[in-house]
Amino acid sequence: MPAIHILNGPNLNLLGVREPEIYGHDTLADIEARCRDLVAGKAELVFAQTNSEGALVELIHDARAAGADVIINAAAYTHTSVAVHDALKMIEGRVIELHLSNPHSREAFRHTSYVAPAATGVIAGFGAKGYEMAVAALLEG
Ligand code: CA2
Repeated sequence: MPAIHILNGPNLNLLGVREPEIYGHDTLADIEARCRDLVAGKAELVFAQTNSEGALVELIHDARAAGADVIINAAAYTHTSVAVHDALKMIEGRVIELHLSNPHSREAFRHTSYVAPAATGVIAGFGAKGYEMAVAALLEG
């Protein structure tokens, strides 16, 4: 069975609690539940969140070892982390860069992505729905 690892970076554990006007009202647990419904019986799903850069790199290594496709919302590390970039370059499966908001319509410091050069595709600006869009794209093959 194929594997999909959905990896989430710093502060996304607070989703649904702060700044709903930007990030929406869904919690990460709500998003995980909908993704689990979508993949049921079709793929193994790992859904994880960490506030630490090193732990995010380890999660990417785990995805590589599992031969998984990856959906990653690296949050602020998107814009700063060469370590996340280097780890993603080693993924043999597909990599979808995911953002709830559209970073390109926001502050200039969000316009650079260290994830994008390692990504197969990017989904941004569709809120929590973007996670389901990414899962659907991977399941379609
Ligand atoms: O739009 C996205 O998904 C982002 O990856 C979210 C990051 C931001 O740094 C990126 O530029 C775009 C921030 C995630 C912070 O998560 C929060 C959750 C709840 C309340 C406040 C922040």
